[in-house]
Amino acid sequence: MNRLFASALLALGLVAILENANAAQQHVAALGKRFSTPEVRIASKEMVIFINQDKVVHQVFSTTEGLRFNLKRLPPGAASGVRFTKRGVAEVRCAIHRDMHMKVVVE
Ligand SMILES: [Cu+2]
Repeated sequence: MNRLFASALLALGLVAILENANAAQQHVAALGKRFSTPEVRIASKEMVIFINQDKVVHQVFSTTEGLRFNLKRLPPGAASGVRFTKRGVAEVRCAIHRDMHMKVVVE
């Protein structure tokens, strides 16, 4: 099994586990060095799952006060989630690709 396929399987497994744990979540893909949506709206305590569907590494983060997070390096096929517990608008970016940006609106 090659590494890319293995990490894709791992990502799918992670998403399945997270989905069982909490149905209240949104998925955002990174594809073509863009986020799949400019904005997602969630309720407080819900999760946003970032899925790297690209062939390059992404590093998704936010420095917005109270809504900070850093998912470190997400290899191709990997997924990682953030649970937002405070209301506000998180400006989300990629540390590697300056043009990648979106908002998470926590209501
Ligand atoms: Cu990126």
